Amino acid sequence: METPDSTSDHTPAADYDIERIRADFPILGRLVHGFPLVYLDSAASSQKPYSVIQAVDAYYSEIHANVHRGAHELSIRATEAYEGAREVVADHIGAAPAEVIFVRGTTEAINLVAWTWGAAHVAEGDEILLTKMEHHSNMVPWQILAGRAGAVVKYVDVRPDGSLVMEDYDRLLSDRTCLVAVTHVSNTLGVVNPVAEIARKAREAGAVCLVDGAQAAPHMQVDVQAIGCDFYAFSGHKMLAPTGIGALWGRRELLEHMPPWQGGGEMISEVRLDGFTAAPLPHKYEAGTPNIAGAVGFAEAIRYLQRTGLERIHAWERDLTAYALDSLGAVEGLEIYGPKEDRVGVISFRYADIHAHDLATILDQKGVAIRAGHHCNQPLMNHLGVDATARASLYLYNTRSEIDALVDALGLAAKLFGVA
Ligand code: C6P
Repeated sequence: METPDSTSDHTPAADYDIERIRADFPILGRLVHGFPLVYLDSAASSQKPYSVIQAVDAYYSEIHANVHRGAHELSIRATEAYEGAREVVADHIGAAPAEVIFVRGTTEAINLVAWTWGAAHVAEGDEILLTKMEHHSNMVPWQILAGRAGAVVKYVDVRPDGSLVMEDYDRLLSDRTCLVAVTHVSNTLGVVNPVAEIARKAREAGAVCLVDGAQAAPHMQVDVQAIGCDFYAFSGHKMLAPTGIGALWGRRELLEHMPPWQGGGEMISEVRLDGFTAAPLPHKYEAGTPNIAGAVGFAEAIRYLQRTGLERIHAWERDLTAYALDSLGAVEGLEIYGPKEDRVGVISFRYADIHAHDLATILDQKGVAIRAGHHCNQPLMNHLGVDATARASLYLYNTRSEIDALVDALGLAAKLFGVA
């Protein structure tokens, strides 16, 4: 990772117009407790640019109606907008639209796989292989499934630097493994996992591989074919889109043969008194009226990321992350979790004896928004020997001056808690 050599907002991504980008996000102009907002909680949920807000507004102002139902103009336009959004999402990750299921977010995507593919394929004695760094959303659905099916859940270990113990993966993967589910990027450690290697080895062992992309898709170009996994789950709200919309990508041959999940309207071709015939992909897995406006906003968010350029965003964030790691690393008594390399700007830390919740509350008084807690990573917290961490997470609109504001606010916490 390159190390920044100054405290200005100039970085190697010289053509990255940070002021213009910041001006696209109305919320970044507000004050919090009288201070300019320093939003360092994008891993929990990102802020939204005008173009996304306006796309949702225009959808409701001009074309809203229910989809796939009416023959009238608005319903046709709404259906075009919804299915057009699916094409944008699919194209963005190198997939076919029929393989992209709109869901509420990563959590729902993983539950869908657990309750459909899992219910049909996981049997007593089978093994489900996870890692100790999984978010609860990529752990609890598999624990529930294993409990119902009589399967066993095993966990790949995590090194002190936050990387996966790949030898452990090789050791635990066997012909009993039916599923490997792994996060692409850890929401606590920021580490980027070698998901293509993990997927390849899973395939060689005859196992299906699901990748939790919640923290990866916002920051990097995801190509599901290059990763070689079978399912990829991600949330719109962490990548500039509205809340309540996300996507599950699945390999067509798996999606075709899985049983439907929720029953209802939209997911059927025909219903008889003695049963039903499921709709073709992708509608088979989308029962009920979907989040049409959310899908429209999701597509606009992806267009915004594409216009800005994920490569350039990545370069900006890489530089900012290096700056943040250096700046926080220089604070005496502050311990950072996670690796120095192969990571994104999700930075967990503890500061002296100050509890993470106290730290977040004090920082908030200065307008600095960070997250504190277990981050839905309780087994990882236990593994690290802590109950909570403070977490600053960076995104395309953050600056070095905001990192400086974070460090300044830590100074206030130090004073209040008498940290020497
Ligand atoms: N993490 C955070 O870290 P949903 O809530 O369904 O959009 O995403 C769930 C989820 C799944 N996997 C990973 C790796 C995640 O980071 C998250 C969400 C948030 O602050 C909320 S706990």
